[in-house]
Amino acid sequence: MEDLLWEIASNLYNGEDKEVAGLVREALDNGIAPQEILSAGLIAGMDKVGKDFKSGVLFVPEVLRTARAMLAGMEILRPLLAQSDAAFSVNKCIIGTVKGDLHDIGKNLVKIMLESAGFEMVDLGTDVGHEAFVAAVRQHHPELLGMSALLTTTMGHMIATIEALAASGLRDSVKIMIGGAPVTAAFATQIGADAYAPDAASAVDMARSLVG
Ligand code: B1M
Repeated sequence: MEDLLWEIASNLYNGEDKEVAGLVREALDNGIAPQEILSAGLIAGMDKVGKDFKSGVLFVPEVLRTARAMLAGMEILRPLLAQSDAAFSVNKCIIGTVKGDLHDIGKNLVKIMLESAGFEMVDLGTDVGHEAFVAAVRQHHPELLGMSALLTTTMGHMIATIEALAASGLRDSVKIMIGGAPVTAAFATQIGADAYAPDAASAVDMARSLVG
């Protein structure tokens, strides 16, 4: 049983989506609980991906392949996890690139890594104005709101969003994490965000600590 879970983690790390899907089915056939497959197989593999991405062992293309493998496994597990009493708790996260900004490669990577870590993601896409962020928070009641900006000229829209949330009485209902190449921890503090993450792997660590 442990061998099978180790094989899932290892194939996920290598980005082998078909193998991961096959091994997840095999593990289920062998009576291993979906929650166990998720935590000791898929998430264990993804944790290693996160660490190796952070330390420069893996790069964006490899991480995208591992994310595809993770999603292949999750597609099989998700309905079973949702049915079971022990379904992994789902924290919801809204994410988007701020108004005026069309860069989405980093945002998508953060989204995929958070999804892989068990977050339910609502992706608002790019060029998202503060009104759309506020409307999405009102509609989805997420635990976490993530904003990405790649241009120094668009970072200001993060401030506008936080101010609009405060004006709508929603600011305290959600944790806010920001990131993107020109964004810094000092900027996050300055504008009243709850956290800054420099990369997708750190975003997962930060998100987990923010939502407990
Ligand atoms: Co643009 N671009 N671009 N661009 N582009 C940059 C950002 C730039 C630094 C290039 C340069 O001049 N050296 C520069 C910005 C300068 C500045 O403001 N400081 C720039 C510019 C000027 C522009 C245009 C204005 C160019 C023009 O038209 N004159 C224009 C703007 C368009 C617009 O947005 N309105 C533009 C357009 C584009 C393309 C469309 C061609 C394309 C984007 C395609 C796409 O995203 N679909 C593009 C690209 C690809 C880049 C570069 C080359 C690469 C960005 C990228 O994807 N990096 C970039 C130069 C560079 O960074 N080397 C550049 C890879 C990605 C994985 O990293 O996005 O940093 P990154 O995400 C990381 C972290 O930042 C973090 O985690 C991610 C993964 O580890 N992170 C978060 C990101 N979001 C996070 C959110 C979080 C937490 C962490 O919490 C929610």
